[in-house]
Formats: sequence, C-alpha cells, structure tokens
Amino acid sequence: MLQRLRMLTAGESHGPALVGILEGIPAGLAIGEQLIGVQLQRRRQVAGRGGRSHIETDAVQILAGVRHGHTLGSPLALLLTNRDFPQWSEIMSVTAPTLPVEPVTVPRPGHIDLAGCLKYDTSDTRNVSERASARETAMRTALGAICRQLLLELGISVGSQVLQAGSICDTNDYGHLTPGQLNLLADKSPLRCLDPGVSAAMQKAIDEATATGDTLGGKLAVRVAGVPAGLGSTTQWDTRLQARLGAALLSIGGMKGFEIGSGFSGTSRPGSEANDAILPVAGGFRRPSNNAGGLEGGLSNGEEIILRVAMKPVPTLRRPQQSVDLVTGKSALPPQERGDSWAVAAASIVAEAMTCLVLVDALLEKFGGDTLNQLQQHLQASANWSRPKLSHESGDE
Ligand code: EPS
Repeated sequence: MLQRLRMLTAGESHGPALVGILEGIPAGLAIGEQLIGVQLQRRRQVAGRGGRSHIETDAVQILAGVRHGHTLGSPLALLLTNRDFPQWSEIMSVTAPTLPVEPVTVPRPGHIDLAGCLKYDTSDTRNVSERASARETAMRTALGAICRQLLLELGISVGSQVLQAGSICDTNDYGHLTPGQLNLLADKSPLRCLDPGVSAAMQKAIDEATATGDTLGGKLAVRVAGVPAGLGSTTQWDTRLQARLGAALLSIGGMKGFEIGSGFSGTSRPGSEANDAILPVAGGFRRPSNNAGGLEGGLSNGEEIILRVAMKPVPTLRRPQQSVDLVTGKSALPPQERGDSWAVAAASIVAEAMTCLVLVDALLEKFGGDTLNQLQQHLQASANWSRPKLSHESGDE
C-alpha cells in the first residue's frame, strides 16, 4: 500500500532484537534517538501492560540513515534490543539448542496459534506466535516517530485517545480540541482517556478482568489536523487514502473494526444529513460539519482526519481456555502465559505511528522532494488550493 516509502521490520518477540528499516524519508530532517524514545515511552508506559513492559526499556539505536542529527535521504535502520532475551536464549536460539526445548503444542483460542500452525505445518505454536506478537509494534512506533517529525515540520499534527475499555465508553465530544491538545490530555492518563470519571471506571474494569485472569478490548480514535487536500488518488483501488489508512490501522494485531468520521453510526442518516455542506466564505469556503472525517471519495479534503479503531480483547489469558493438543489430538489447556490484560492505550500510540507513516507516504507521493526543504517548498507552492480555508480557521463555527 505504500507508494513512496518502504518500511520493513524483523524480529521475534523473545528473540535478541527488533530491527526496522524505513526508506524514502527525505534528507535534512532533524531526528535523534531521544525523539524516537519519547514515542516508545508513550507506548510502553500505559495501563494494562503485563510484566514484560517493565522489563523492556525500549532504548532505540539508530544504525543508519542519519548523520550529525539529520537524515541523509538514505534508508534509516533502527535497532531495539530485547532485554528479556537472555531468559529466552535457548528457547529462541538461532542454532539448534544445547538443551531440550519443549514445544508449545496447545494453541490459545483467539490467538494466531492455530491458524499459524496450520499455515506453516508445525505443531509448535511458538514458530508463529513469536513474530505475530505485539512486541513488533515497538519498532513500528519507532519508525512512525520519524514520520511524525516530518509531519510536524509540515504543520501536521497527529493525536489519539482511548474511547472504550471493555464495556466502559467515553462518549464526550472532544471536537473542540486539536490533536495536539488531545495528546497533551490523553498522555496525562495511563488509560489515555480524557474523562477522569470514565477513566476510573475503565481502570476498575481492567483491574477486575486482570484479577480473574481475563482481558479486555476497546476502541481508540486517531485525529490529524493540517492535512492538505488531495492526498491519495481515485485512479486505483489501492491508491485511495482511506484504503491505505484502513490497511495500516487494521494491520495492528487485534484490530477488528475501522471507522472514518461519523462511521457506522452515520449510516442510519439520510444523505442530506450525512453530507458536509460547502459554504462560501471570504477567500474560500468552509465545511460546517465533518461527518466525512476528512476523507471524501478516498481523498483527503483538507478537513481534520478522524479515524476510530475497535480492538478485540487480548487473546492470551492467564485463565486458560479449552483447546486441543495438536500432537495428541486430545482436549487440553494452553500453558499459562504472562501477558497484557488490556492493550488499547498502547495500541493508540501504534495507531498514531501507522497513521504518520501513511500520511508521509501520501505527502511524498503528491508533493515529492529529496530534501525536507524541497518538500516544504512544494507544499507551500500549492498552498492555495491544497490547503483551503478550513472551518476551524474561519473562526465562525
Ligand atoms: C505479547 C505478550 C507480552 C507483551 C508483549 C506482546 O509479552 P510476553 O509474552 O513476553 O510477556 O508484553 O508486548 C511487548 C513486549 C511490547 O513491547 O509490546 C504478545 O503476545 O503479543
């Protein structure tokens, strides 16, 4: 789905490290390990995480693509060492282990285990679950942090919040907040929920689930301000921006639903109410509403992009669920595993990162440039038509 960027990650959850490559970022972008570290910390230090998040420090190392604090235009290579690897060195050994390693032959319901074992013709679930693990999203967050910096240089900001944990929902309207303000407030709460009362109820529900060895899911929102109109294309199905954003967000483990703007609830309204009117104002026009969530016909329309993603409950339970031993064919319980009891807050940071990646790709596709400076100039040159007067700029909403 990426047109101009290439992103690759490698690494098993309990292997030595995660590795990431991002190609296509223009030269001249100021970036450093500390800036990337800020996003990694946001992902790690949230509610619902299991013991592993306390073990990992997620200290990133830039191996390539940056010189004297600025990108070179060459591929960026990042390394995130797994601190927990020494405990797993035999189990995850690249060479044949020196000690016998027990295979994990009972798949966890809801996890990739069974489908993955069928795909790869193995009865050891570890051969598939290690790569499918959400650990990989640490690297996505790191690579996304580079894209976020580029977006900031272009005046585009991305924010997110948690809207639901289990059955507890935050139904307040936060439309008056910019994505930057949203993040400032969300980051103050370990749940990344803006309403303190709702947050407390969410925490209680998570604690109750954790106490019984269970897990919860939920819903998150991502919002982006400052996106120029005309990103994406309608020339082919896979060039539409909304398809690219949807694919990126649904590629995060556990995501089961994707909404844009008024989303599923908007479908019950007639078109006359669902459409966002176009009103003339001096020097341009304004949209009094944003049901489209900033995407019309698959293109960005210059309004704020509003996305929501539904995440299923974390499948790994400490209260094991009925399954089958793939070797004996007999009824069995999966081994008890540590894990996260709720991952929606962490996923909201990953969702921001994936959104940043897609938007940088679409910006480079439309405006191009080998350097940040060129990209900025190209964007500026088309400012009149690509950044129409927005409703929130007109001051009369
Ligand atoms: C994960 C299970 C847990 C999480 C891990 C993702 O790890 P472990 O099995 O080692 O306890 O902590 O997430 C991370 C380590 C991370 O950085 O997000 C899983 O099975 O997806």
